[in-house]
Amino acid sequence: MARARWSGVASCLVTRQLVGRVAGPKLPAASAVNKIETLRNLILTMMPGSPSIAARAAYTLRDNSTGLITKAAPALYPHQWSWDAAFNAIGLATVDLPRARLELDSLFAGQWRNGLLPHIVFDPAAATDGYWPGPAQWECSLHNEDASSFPATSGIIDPPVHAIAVDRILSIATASGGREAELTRDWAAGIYPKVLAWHRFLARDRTDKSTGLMTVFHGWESGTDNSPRWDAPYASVEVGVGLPAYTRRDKAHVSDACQRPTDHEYDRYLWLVEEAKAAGYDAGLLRETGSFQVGDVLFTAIFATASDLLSALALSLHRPDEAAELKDYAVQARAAVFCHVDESSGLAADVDLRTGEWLRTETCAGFAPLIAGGMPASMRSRLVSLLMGPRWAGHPSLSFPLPPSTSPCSPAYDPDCYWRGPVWPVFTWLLCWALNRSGEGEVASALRSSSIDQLRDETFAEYYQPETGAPLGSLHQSWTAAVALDWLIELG
Ligand code: 2M8
Repeated sequence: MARARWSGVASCLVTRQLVGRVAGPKLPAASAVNKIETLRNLILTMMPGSPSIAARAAYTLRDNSTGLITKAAPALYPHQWSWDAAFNAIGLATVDLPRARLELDSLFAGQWRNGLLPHIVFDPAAATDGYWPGPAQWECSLHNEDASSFPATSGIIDPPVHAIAVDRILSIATASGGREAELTRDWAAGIYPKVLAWHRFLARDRTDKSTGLMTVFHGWESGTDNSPRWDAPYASVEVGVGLPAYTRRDKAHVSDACQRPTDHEYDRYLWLVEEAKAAGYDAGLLRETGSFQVGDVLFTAIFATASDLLSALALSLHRPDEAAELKDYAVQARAAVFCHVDESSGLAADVDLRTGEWLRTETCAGFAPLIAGGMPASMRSRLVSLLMGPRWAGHPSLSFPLPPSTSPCSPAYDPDCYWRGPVWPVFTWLLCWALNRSGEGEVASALRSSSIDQLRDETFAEYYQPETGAPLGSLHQSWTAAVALDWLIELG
């Protein structure tokens, strides 16, 4: 059914867009052609060198689409995740601008009245037993009057990369010109107030007063769920007696359960959902009751750079007061990230807000200052050298010179397990994007080309084993396909 919907609408849009972008013969009627071959040929014209990867990436996004949303992954994540949707929209924009705009519109349909953009917008058509915890466990509209009741959503958040997506979609549309550029400008003006409400929510409800960092109340909110950056704060989360019995579904979708978080970790994840629910998903209450409260440097850095971009959009829409407000968010957030750089490692450190302790494990989140942008050149070059050096992308055991999620030199490094060691192409994309913006184009190109080399297996895995290059986690993960597409179209 879902496939049929895409075939009827979005697939045609993809092929139409591609046809629109290349000179040459018109595409024959869809029914009369082998569509994969046609796409491959079109992409070959656009991108000599890597046509097959790009075609497969486009088809992965198409296959994961319900017509309205892109599932984060075909089986493991059958709904729309917030930061995934932003990356997916960036990939989609390279082949299908209307579908890219729709992706963000569908996501923001789940935004709460107080501006909160939930980390999952559930697909009402998906099987109810497909993902745990589902809408029946979150019960958001029962516990918070601002929550969206339709579509149903989760009650926590994801890193705020959305303004980056809006900016990127606008640039792609402007470069392609014509009617689509005009439509995209109108669309950006329409979505801007929603993104502004999201940033205002974060500034109001999530800024920690003592550190200036953005507070997360659940490891899921960081997007780096079981990263060892959270080991210390999770160690003091005590699971209460009210934790409902549950069966994990996620482990069935990976080739080895060791690639996923442990049951011990899952108990804590689900307990924090119970805590959030009991607090009515209210940040004020969670500051009093939450047993996991962390100042997240990566989240804060993303908020800083996204607020800069949104400020520029506000100016272009002739809203100078809002532009100044957003600029102020960016300046404050960036300063908070820079104030949390650990002198000895050179990496930024998260803070356990319940104890005040700095969390110094060497994870990829430590490169947050590069993502925040605006670093003084000498500080930036030190961090870039660290990134490309032997503790990170230059470590001798790696199959591709790409930064793993945890340094291979850290005792916490586990090359097979999720955010504890594997390489995440989507994170590499974010780093490359930020490096390009701060004048580090050569380093960005090197990382991009190594990542494309890694993606030549065309599995678009969620993450990769850093030493063997083996695909891990979910295969055909949407955001991996999306960033591949963005890189390849940029190269073409
Ligand atoms: C992973 O997180 C979800 C929970 O949100 C899960 O493991 O069930 C993370 O990698 C997260 O960053 C990502 O957004 C999500 C969907 O790809 O999967």
